[in-house]
Amino acid sequence: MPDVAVVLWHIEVSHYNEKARWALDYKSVPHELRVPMPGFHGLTALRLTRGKWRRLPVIEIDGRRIGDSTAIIAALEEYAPDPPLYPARDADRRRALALEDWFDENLGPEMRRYVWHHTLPDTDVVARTLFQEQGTRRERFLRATAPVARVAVRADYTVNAQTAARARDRVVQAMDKLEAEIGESGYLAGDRFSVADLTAAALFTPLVAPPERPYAPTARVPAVQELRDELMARPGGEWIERIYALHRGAPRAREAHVVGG
Ligand SMILES: N[C@@H](CCC(=O)N[C@@H](CS)C(=O)NCC(=O)O)C(=O)O
Repeated sequence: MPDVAVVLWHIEVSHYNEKARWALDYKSVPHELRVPMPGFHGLTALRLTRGKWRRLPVIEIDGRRIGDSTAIIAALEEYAPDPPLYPARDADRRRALALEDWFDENLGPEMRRYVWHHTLPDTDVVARTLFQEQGTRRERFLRATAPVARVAVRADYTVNAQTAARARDRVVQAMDKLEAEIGESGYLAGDRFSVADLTAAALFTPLVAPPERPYAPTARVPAVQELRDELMARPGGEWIERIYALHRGAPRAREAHVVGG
C-alpha cells in the first residue's frame, strides 16, 4: 500500500491524465504521481483495477482504485468537495457533465489519432513528446522497442492516414463546438469554472499548449505544429490559454516514477 492517501498512476503527456491531475491540483489534494514504463501502461491499469480497466489515469483514494478521468473527477468531488468542479444548479450541472462527456468522446480520441499518426514515424520527437528528461532508462527502453510500439499504438487507437485525416476535421469541429458553447460568463456551464471548462481545455492540450500545462512536449513534427498554430490563433485557442492562466494552479504532487508499474 502507498504511504499517502491519494496516488495517481498517469502518463505525463496524456490529455485524459491532465484532466485528473488538474482536478487534484485545483482541489489542492496532496497526492503522489506514479509513472509506469512505456509499454506497461495497460498492464499496470489492469493490475491496479483487477482486470476491470486497461487505461490510465487510475487513482487510488483511501485504498479504492478507480479508472477513467470522468469517474476520477466524480470521486474527487466527494473526497474533496471544495472548491467544487460540479456546478450547484441542477441545469448547469447536467450541462457541465454532458459537455465533459462530449469532449471526452469526440475530441480526446481524435486529437490522439492525429498527433500519433504524424509523430510516430519520428522516434526523436516521440521521445521528446513523452518525456521531459532525455537520456533516461525509460527513453532507452522506448527507443529499443519503437518499431514494435509504433505498430501496437496504431492498432490500439486505429491510427492510419485515413483516420488521421478525418481526425483533423473532427478536432477543428470540436473547436467550433467549444467556441459556440462558451457562455456570456466566459464559462461553458453557469457563471463559474467547472468540469466542463477543465475537460475542454485539458483535452485540447498539449496541442494547444498554455505555459501552465505540465509535461508539454519539447518538440513537434510540422503537421502537429501546423494544427497547433491554427487552433491557437482562434478565439477558442485564446479561451484555453485564459482558462489555464486563471484556473490551472500549481502542481501539488510528489513524483515517484516506478518501473513496470
Ligand atoms: N476515457 C478514458 C481514456 C483514457 C485513455 O485513453 N488513456 C490512454 C492515454 S491517452 C492510455 O491509458 N493509453 C495507454 C494504454 O492503453 O496502454 C479516460 O477519460 O480516462
